[in-house]
Amino acid sequence: MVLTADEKALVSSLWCKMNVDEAGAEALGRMLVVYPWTQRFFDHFGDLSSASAVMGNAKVKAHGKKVLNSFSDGLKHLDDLKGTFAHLSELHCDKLHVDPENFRLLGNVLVCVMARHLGPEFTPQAQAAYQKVVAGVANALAHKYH
Ligand code: HEG
Repeated sequence: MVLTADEKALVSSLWCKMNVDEAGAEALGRMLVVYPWTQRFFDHFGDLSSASAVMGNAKVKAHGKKVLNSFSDGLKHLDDLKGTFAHLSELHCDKLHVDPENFRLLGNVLVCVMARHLGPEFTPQAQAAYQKVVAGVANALAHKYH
């Protein structure tokens, strides 16, 4: 994944305006609602029976926070996403058995969540930069799959 210097600046300046814990909860919750088949990985999370149950589920919120904080750490290493996420890629493949297509779904939902929070500040240029980032993270997380 190659970002220009301008895109990198845009990515970090907008990320500062996000509440990572809240956006993580919202992104994971919305993924589970919009793409309900992704719920199969979270059958131990309790009640996911409706959109409001998912969005109010404390385990979903806590896990979304964990996932997006990990994503946030990755933003500090945009030139080495594969190295940064190598261990998590192995974990998702070998232990969690998460189909890597799901990383792309979550990335796209995250972009929607950002648009909702940032409003007009999330310009088409900013969105394009973030689409590269979420694709880069998804590729890095899929890299160790075999
Ligand atoms: Mg994953 C655990 C990061 C997407 C399913 N995920 C984790 C953990 C991290 C993480 C840091 C904790 C690992 C540990 O316990 O050591 N996940 C992470 C990132 C992204 C991602 C950075 C994408 C940006 N995860 C993701 C997606 C799914 C998924 C899309 C499924 C649709 N993750 C998953 C599951 C667990 C983790 C089932 C274990 C949850 C648990 O039982 O606690």
